[in-house]
Amino acid sequence: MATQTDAGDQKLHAVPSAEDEAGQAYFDKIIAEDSRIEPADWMPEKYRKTLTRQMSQHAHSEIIGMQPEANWITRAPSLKRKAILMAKVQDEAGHGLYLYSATETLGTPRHVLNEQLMSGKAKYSSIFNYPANSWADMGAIGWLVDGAAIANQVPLCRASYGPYGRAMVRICKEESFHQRQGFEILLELANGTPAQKQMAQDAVNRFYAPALMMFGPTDTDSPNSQQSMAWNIKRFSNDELRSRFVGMIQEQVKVLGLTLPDDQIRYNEETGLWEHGELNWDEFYEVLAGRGPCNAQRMERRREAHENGAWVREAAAAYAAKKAQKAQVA
Ligand code: BYC
Repeated sequence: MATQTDAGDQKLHAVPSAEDEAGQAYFDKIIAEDSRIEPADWMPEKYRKTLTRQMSQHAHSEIIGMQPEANWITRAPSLKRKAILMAKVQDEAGHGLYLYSATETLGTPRHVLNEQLMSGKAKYSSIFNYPANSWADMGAIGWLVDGAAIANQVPLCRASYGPYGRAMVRICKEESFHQRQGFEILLELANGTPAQKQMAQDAVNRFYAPALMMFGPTDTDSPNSQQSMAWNIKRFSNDELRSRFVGMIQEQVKVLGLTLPDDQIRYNEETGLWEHGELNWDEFYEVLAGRGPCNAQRMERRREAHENGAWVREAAAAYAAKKAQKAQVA
């Protein structure tokens, strides 16, 4: 964007350069064709900013999201369960890494994204500020949290930004395994002793509403949705995706022999949407403001892990410098 100046070199107003105009026309065409924008393509600054915000917050969610389940690795009830849980938590780390790499293609380096998380400037998904109190919570997290993530993320495989859409394809495949393993934990508990069944029901009761809130505020309170949908980043609104998810889990819960803590779930023939009971949005905004049950603990653990990993970063940088020096000599 060129800036027109008067004789006193005072900035008057921005005038789009010929390059910007051609870039905008190309961008509009790509979006209209439902095709893909790639990192080297021209893109509006607001598109870049929106993607950087959403993708980096998604990456942060994957990394912070490792904590509630990682706490249970040492307490898994069998070797098999331990191996599965460890693999799942490692997958989440991988998702964070693909997403940080994809975000970096938009121009913000990883250490800046990390600082935004550490300083509390960047958000991460509200769901990870709730505690995981029992082994059954590993089931509820897999079934409901990863289930909600899939419902939200499958449409993101078609996001207009190439690196985001491609990262989502692999992530969604892995999330399907995560959801399956969570469902299976709950199924086994639900068919166990009365105490085990109660533990499974209690976990579902606690995770149901927070999982529904993962889809974000209602459409009327979602400032970003409209523009993100116009840019083909989001394909469905927050309420549409939440409704689909409710439709999905109200069927699956029957197989578990459990119930959802919501007696207002019904299919609306007129709108074609699944309806659910009122969610506590005050609680949602409290969690976003950093005042959820585990916000402080999650951030403290993240900062600790970052500090403890300093030697790894130093060693990697030293190794890269040594390799570069060798290549130069050669
Ligand atoms: N939590 O205008 P809106 C996983 C924020 S991890 C916190 O609707 P948008 C897993 C929103 O950011 C997968 N903040 O926004 C990992 C915005 O604030 P800013 C996590 C939320 O972006 C480990 C404001 O509220 N999934 O699966 O159009 C173990 C207004 O909202 C939340 C993703 O990250 C929330 N729930 O839509 C197990 C999916 N909701 O940024 C599992 C990718 C809203 O303007 N992200 N906010 O300050 C998205 O699809 C969208 O960003 C959202 C929100 C649907 C979340």
